[in-house]
Amino acid sequence: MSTDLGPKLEPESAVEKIKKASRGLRGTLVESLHDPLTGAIREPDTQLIKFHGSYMQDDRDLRAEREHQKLEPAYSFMIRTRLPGGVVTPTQWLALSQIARTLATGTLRLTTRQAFQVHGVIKKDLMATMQAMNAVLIDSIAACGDVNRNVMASANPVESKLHQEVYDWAVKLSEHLKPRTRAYHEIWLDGEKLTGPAEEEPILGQNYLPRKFKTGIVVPPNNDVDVFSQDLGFIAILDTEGLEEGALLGFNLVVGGGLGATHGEPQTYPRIGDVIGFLTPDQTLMVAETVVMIQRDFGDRTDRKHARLKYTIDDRGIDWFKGELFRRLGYVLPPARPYKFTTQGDRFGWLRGFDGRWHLTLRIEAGRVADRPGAPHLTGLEKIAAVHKGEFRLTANQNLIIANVEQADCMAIDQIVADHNLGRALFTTPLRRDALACVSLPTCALAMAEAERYLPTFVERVEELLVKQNMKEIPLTLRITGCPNGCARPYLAEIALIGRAPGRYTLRLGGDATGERLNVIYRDNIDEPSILTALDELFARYRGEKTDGERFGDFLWRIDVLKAEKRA
Ligand code: SRM
Ligand code: SF4
Repeated sequence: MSTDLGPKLEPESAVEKIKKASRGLRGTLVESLHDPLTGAIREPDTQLIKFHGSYMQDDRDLRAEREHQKLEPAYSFMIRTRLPGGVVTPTQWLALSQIARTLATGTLRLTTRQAFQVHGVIKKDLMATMQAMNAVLIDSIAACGDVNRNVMASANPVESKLHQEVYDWAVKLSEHLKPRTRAYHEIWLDGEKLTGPAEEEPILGQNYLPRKFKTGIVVPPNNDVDVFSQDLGFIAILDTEGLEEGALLGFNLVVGGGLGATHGEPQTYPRIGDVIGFLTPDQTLMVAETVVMIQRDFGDRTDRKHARLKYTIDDRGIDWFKGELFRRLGYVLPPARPYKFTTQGDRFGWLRGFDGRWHLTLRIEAGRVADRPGAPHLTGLEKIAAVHKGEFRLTANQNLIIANVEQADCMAIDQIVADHNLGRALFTTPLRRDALACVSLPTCALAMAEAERYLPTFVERVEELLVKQNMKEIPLTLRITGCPNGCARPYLAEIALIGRAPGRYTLRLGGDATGERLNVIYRDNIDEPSILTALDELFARYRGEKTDGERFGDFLWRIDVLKAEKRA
């Protein structure tokens, strides 16, 4: 591992040039928005708009037909909110739902980072949509782009007061690491033009970060935020013996997690973050900004496929990283404290919190809230929002907690849940309850195969295999993505399908139940029958040979059918 890597001689990537010329992320966005001749925005602005929380997309289901008709693609915009810790009030829920109905495709998407996405907003409605969000104090600044993204925090408020404290830290981190430019307000909200030079960006730098950067806080024993997949992770450490039992002592620091990869390019890979020390709560913001600034200064700005913190750390070594961090901080972090994870998933149904209030976790398949025949979930959740006095919490597993409900209000909520078939998924297999899928087709430009739309069918097929082995009730994590970018964190599941081409996937196996081990490729580029045959054989062996309580992912490693992957 070299510690004296000088700056790379290759030219900066095209996106770096766009950022540099953008005057604090303004670019020509205003001109693009006002161009009536196209539903698109100018090419450089498609990069800049990400920093404002939006992606230009086109409906891939319609692409060929429109091309045939010599029409421009059906351009529209996805907007992703910034929502640290994933908490919204009922008023905010109602506003977002209304936006989905009137300005987007009529659905809300709960993301794997506890945010909302709406899809299909056309250019002329973009401003109105941003403003409608802003009217209920929701913004989308830094929800995408080369910045610190939505800060995640363990969602379940049941276990201790600590969850509230951790949520507060997620908000503080999000605010602290946010871009300082007023471009978002200027373009979308008040229109007040900046006349001088762009605002200073003391943490992110004038060129922003080399690549996206992700932060999450977890409260053991539930690793719901997959803390080891974050560039910057915090594992909350509780006082278990001291005078103040359950109080937050501080955090173990995790750095260098990241999942994105490219098929057939072994120099790109998913990586589990390193746990490098312990910090007290008062050190949190300083440590976070220092980690961000190291990545700002040393991250690769020439090759975007090699620009995440995980590569900066692997290129230079974790000891180099620790040395640089401690040098900049002016102190050394003491060793990490003990912690233990037991699960990665959500706990469904009603649970009573430490303060006697109730919390209902609902399964939202692939995070898609829609009104479908027999399952009018969008309407049902609007009705809940109309009577609910607590808040809504989005989980990192794309699910939803109706949180902080008084005992007296539980029945009314239960009734709405029943009337709108919102509880159906609670009475299903653990496999179905815990499965994740990314958005993929038709909106995602990078999708190679179906994911969200394929999930229900594929789960059904796997359930059939499990029924055959009399194992329907076993806990099993399954995650599907339409490409290797890893948006549903598939590399941390016991079974993962990673899209390769329409109808074809890489089958990865062997994650654990706590998000602490990466799975590996078992079969590459295969179709559904081959995937099911492979699983069928392994399930049969699992049933016959598993030890008491042994998880499928662990079993596969024990019987030696998986091979550790080498990195290039
Ligand atoms: Fe993601 C790109 C959706 C979480 C890794 N992701 C995309 C884009 C924007 C496609 C694009 O660039 O054109 C997808 C938009 C699809 C659409 O139509 O909505 C997209 N990512 C999502 C969401 C909505 C998936 C979901 O089903 O919930 C998640 C939004 C989270 C949020 O609210 O911020 C989402 N993406 C993730 C995660 C999981 C996480 O962060 O916990 C990962 C893996 C972790 C990581 O980053 O290492 C992830 N997305 C990527 C990557 C690969 C990054 C890399 O380092 O290589 C891309 C592609 C890129 O950045 O070039 C990507
Ligand atoms: Fe799109 Fe790939 Fe992310 Fe799925 S994993 S949303 S297909 S970028």
